[in-house]
Amino acid sequence: MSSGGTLKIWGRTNSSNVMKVLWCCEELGLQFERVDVGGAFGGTQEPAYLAMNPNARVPTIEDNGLILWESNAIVRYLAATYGSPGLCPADRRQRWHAEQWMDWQQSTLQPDANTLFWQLVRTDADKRDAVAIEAARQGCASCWKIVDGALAEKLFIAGPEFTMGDIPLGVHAYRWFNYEIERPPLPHLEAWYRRLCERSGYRKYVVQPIT
Ligand SMILES: N[C@@H](CCC(=O)N[C@@H](CS)C(=O)NCC(=O)O)C(=O)O
Repeated sequence: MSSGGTLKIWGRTNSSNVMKVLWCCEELGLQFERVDVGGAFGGTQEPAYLAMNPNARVPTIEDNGLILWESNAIVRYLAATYGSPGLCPADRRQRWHAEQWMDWQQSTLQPDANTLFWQLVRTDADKRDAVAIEAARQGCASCWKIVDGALAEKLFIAGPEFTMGDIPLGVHAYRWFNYEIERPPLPHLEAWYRRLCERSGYRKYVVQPIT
């Protein structure tokens, strides 16, 4: 599917927040042009980039004159604009449960997930803070237990179908299941993660070495 103009995405592919957007585009069959920005690529402090995104963060998109940042807002925008009633469900319960889990990912899961990522991936082994890692591991385990409970009687986070609500959680689930850490058995979460692994967009953009 084409967005009408050319959808442009600024962001490096190893960023969890950029992954959400790329995976969403694949789910929608949306074509886009992507520019490597952020991390080792730099570019986020350039005046032209800051004029679009004063946070100096990735991702940022431009679509038909609309400039947008915040990964979950971008996923919501793409799903509502190009995916309705699929990724952005028409059903009231599914729609708002999808929204709820997207907010929850940013507000509740993200802080501990961020600590785990920075400690386990971006910090040399001899400089890691074992206490911070254990606290964040326990915090994430408690969060994933909540998701496991929510998935006990449904295939996806907002209901029987895959929706935009699965995208932010799914990106972080990949990391959770691929760090070398102790994880409590959470069978519904594991079954959902295996279902995500069957999706081409997940395999293409999320399943990759964590860097
Ligand atoms: N809340 C923002 C966070 C964006 C963010 O922190 N992005 C990180 C990458 S995951 C970033 O830009 N890091 C600096 C960089 O890549 O230069 C979102 O969800 O889009």
